[in-house]
Amino acid sequence: MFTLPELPYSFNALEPYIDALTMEIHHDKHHAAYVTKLNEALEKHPELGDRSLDDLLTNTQGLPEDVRTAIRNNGGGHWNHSFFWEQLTGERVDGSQLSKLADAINKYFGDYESFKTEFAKAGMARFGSGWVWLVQKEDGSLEIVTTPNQDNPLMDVAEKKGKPIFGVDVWEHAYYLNYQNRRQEYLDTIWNVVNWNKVEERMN
Ligand code: MN3
Repeated sequence: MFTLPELPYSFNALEPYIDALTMEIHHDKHHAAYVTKLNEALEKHPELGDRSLDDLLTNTQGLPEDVRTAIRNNGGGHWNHSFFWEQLTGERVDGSQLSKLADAINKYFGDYESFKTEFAKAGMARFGSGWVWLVQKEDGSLEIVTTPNQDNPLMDVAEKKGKPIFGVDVWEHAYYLNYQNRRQEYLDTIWNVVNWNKVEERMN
């Protein structure tokens, strides 16, 4: 059985950039529903019970057909949201002070501003619901990729694979109360609440 992780901060910790009500609904309703539905899907398949979420998501093609989509959507939803909460913070973190991360960002994107611009551009180009990710590839290089729905770059079905080190939810439920249709504004403001320490920690 999978369980909903606690948010590592209070609902209002990311204000004014991400409002408390959005955080509460996003965590307590949306994320909780992914966990409930993932558990429901797995209940019918006790033989999958001892497999980790990472194992299930990297082998979706090998899953029984009747639960494959449920695990991809809800298992992906659970993984992605757990990952999302962890890398945000109400305390300002200056990413440029982190040498390992800053060196990599500068190497692959020029500088932080160029990286942010490119990241937001990718998020804007993702049609409908999905995620935009910063991934580290096997050769150590960094790349920005996007996925539809609740897919992520770890999944065997992902078009572009890599180890996610940062990811932003661009489903409307992540920003609609505060930003309505203004996804660009949400993507421009999220940098105020990024825990770059966490992003760096995720790098190999
Ligand atoms: Mn979401």
